[in-house]
Amino acid sequence: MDPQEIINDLQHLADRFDDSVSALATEQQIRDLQASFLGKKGEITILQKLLGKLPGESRKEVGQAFNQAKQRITTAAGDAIDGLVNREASEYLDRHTDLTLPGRAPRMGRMHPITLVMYDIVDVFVSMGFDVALGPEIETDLYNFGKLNFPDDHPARDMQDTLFIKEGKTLLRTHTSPVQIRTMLEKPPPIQIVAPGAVYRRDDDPTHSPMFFQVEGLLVDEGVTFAHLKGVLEAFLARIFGRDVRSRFRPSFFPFTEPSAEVDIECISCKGAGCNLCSGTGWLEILGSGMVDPHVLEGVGIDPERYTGFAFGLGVDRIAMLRYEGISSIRLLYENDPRFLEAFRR
Ligand code: 2NL
Repeated sequence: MDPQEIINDLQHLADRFDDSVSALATEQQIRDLQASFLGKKGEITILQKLLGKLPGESRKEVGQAFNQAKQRITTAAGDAIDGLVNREASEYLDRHTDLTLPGRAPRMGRMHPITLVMYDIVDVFVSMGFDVALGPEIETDLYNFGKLNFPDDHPARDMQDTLFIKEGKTLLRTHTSPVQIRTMLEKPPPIQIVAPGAVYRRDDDPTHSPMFFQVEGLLVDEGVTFAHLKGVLEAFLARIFGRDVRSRFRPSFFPFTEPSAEVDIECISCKGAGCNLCSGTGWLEILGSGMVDPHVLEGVGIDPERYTGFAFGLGVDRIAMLRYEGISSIRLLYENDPRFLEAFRR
């Protein structure tokens, strides 16, 4: 048999497969047609048995023609099956898609209420010229306690209250004060910063979360007095709670400030008459503050004879609870139930 004749036959066979397959309507029919060409008794298979009888020099060329024809038929069968599946899918969609239905709105994320309130607080101080300072949540005992004038036997240093990583060495910061220690070690006064962020205590009950958020502030310069502290904090309270909020400064104690004061506002619920929210006192405790203890300044290399400073700290969740009256429990703020968080759009 003439090799060129076999090559022509193969081309015609593949053409015929193309013509026939386009008329078929099911996958089975396509597979059957494919078998009638390539199967055990298929036309190509039978023709291939003649290959052995060909003269050696033409076998290679004819062999290649066989492979090409088989490849063409296999590809055409596969494409035909894909085409069927696609056609079925789009017919199904045509039957079942209602293009007149309104679209589905994407669910939008939003900021957590604690984050919203923290940003509001920070914004007030930024508008008064404070810079935002951030620092690590894993701290050294030295920056979290030592440099803040905590005595070695202070109860806050206890394993009961603080989450230690290496006992007496590294820990999860219990306040953001170490950020201010780092700032004072880094650069000379004037310093005017707020340090917002997560802090940790060994507490976990209905009214305490082991992680919560604080904003602390620090201002160090020549000639800073308690009057400056009072002015800044009263301006802050007016911005957050309204211009006519009444406040009072109560003597207090912190290891790192002297003198120290806690600041209360008149109860926003009962306006001072006494109610559940203020435990009958008429006042709500909002923040702690004081003049930076000279020992703290000395410990970070600032001359307390030349410079003075004030500092303050507040818990963000307390203010969030007051801002959004009706938050019944602090835990809700940390459980991240989307049904709760949905309520705080802005
Ligand atoms: C509170 C009270 C306070 C400070 C934090 C501070 C930081 C440095 C030096 C001196 Cl580096 N003081 N911070 C001062 C007074 C009070 O926080 O009740 N926080 C929730």
